[in-house]
Parts: sequence; C-alpha cells; structure tokens
Amino acid sequence: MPLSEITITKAIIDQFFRKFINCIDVDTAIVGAGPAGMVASYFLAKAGRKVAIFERKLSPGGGMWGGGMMFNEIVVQEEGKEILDLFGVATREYEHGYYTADAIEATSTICSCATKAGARIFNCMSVEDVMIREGQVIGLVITWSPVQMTGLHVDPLTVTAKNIVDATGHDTEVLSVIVRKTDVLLYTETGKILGERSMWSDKAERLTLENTKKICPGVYVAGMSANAAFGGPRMGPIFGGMLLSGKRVADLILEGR
Ligand code: 48F
Repeated sequence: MPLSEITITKAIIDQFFRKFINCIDVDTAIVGAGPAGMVASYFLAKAGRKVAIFERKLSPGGGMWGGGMMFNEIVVQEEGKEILDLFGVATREYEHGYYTADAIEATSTICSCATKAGARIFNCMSVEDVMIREGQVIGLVITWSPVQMTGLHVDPLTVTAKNIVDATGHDTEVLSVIVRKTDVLLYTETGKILGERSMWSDKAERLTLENTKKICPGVYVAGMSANAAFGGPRMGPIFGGMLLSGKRVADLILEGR
C-alpha cells in the first residue's frame, strides 16, 4: 500500500487536537517541564488527576540535561536518590551521601515515566498571562513559543485548571505576571516575589522543600521557582531538591492543601 502524505497530515492534526481539546480544562496545569514540573506531573497523573504541562522549549527537561556547566552528570543526596530509584534511574555513590546519575538518563526517564503515567506535555507552548476571577487564578493564557520569539501579533488561547503550578525555574514567570498585572498578593512577606539569592547548595536544598507550597489562591510554586519566590538561594547542579519539590507539590495538591 503506497503511503499517503495526506493521511499522515490528517493523522497528526486529528490526534493532536484530540489530545489538546482534552487538556483545555484540567485538574492541574503545570508551567514548565523541568525536573520539578515533570516529577509533579508523574505523581498527579499516577493518582488519576488530569494534568497537562505547558513547556516553552522544544525539549522537555529544563535545566537537567546539562548537569553542571554542560558536564552531563547530576548530583543528588540520599533523599533525592530515593526518587531516582523510584523512576529506575541508575545512581552511583561518589562519596558518602553524594550520588551521581547520568543527566540524559535521568531527564529522559522521568519524562517517559510522566507521559506513560498519563501526563500530557505540550512543548513549544508558552504561558504569557493568567485568568483571575474573584482573586483566584483560574487559568492560563498560552501561545505558541515561536509567536513570542518572532514577535508576531497573534492573540493567544486559554486553558482552565483547578490547580496551577509555577515550575518555571529561576524566572518565576507565572508569578511575575500575577504580580505585574493583578491585585493578587502572594503569600510572601511583601506579597511580591522576593527574588533568588546567591548560591548556597545546602541551605537551598532544604529551603526548596519548605518553599514548595500554595503561593496564592489557585497557584502552587515548585522547584527553583519556589526558592526564587520566597527569597531562597540557588543550589546549582544538585537536583534532589527539585525532584522532592515535584513530589511535594503533587502531595499538597492531592491532599487539597
Ligand atoms: O529551569 P527548570 O529546569 O526548573 P526546575 O524544575 O529545575 C531547576 C533546575 O533545572 C536548575 C537548578 C537546580 O539545581 O537550579 O536550574 O525548577 O525548568 C523550567 C522550565 O520552564 C520552562 C522553561 O523552558 C524550562 O524548561 N518555562 C519557563 N517559563 C515558561 C516556561 C513559560 N512562561 N511558559 C512555558 N514554559
């Protein structure tokens, strides 16, 4: 049977829009498919929640592919290793309490587990705004990343979600738009984003978990975004905090806290 380009085209369009329309109203919408967002999506999807991740880049994985300074190994501590074990990612003990994993294996395995558990990742989509009703963030405003990159004047589309997770990393992009464009106050000392502090791995890893929580009505913050929101330091290429933060935000959402 000769292959038809038209059938190939129809298959892609049909299947994509089936997937997309099923995700325009979800239980949890996660912004950013870095380690924190992907781990969160895995636990939520596994618990039966409808979860979609919107990721600006072509490749999900955020800052984990490059390890430290593009040396593609990551470091995790004991608690982080437990999460990697759960995903079946191989780790090696370097020194007591320090484990390494291949960054490519870790990133691709977590991404695969998340999508196989039912999480939908929409790559090449950027979140540029939020929707607010009576002080509660109820949805996201999304556009194709190339529209943003080329500065084309095209209006975006919207998705609604019971829970939104800002897992956008250092830039806290969802929170930034909330602070810039709405009257909603964040649950920080000032009601605004406190901003990331200089590198301190030990403190940052502990704080990431503490800072992973609901940050305003309808929105949670996870991963590096949590530390940046609450004025915590960065941690560099140790990734246990990111993985544990993803699990924690999923637990909080599942418990309705
Ligand atoms: O930066 P990223 O990996 O965030 P994370 O999960 O992990 C942080 C670590 O990688 C590292 C670190 C740890 O040791 O400090 O930096 O907290 O992933 C964030 C993802 O969000 C995407 C971005 O492309 C990246 O893949 N992103 C950011 N802003 C938007 C977005 C946006 N407005 N819309 C869609 N995606």
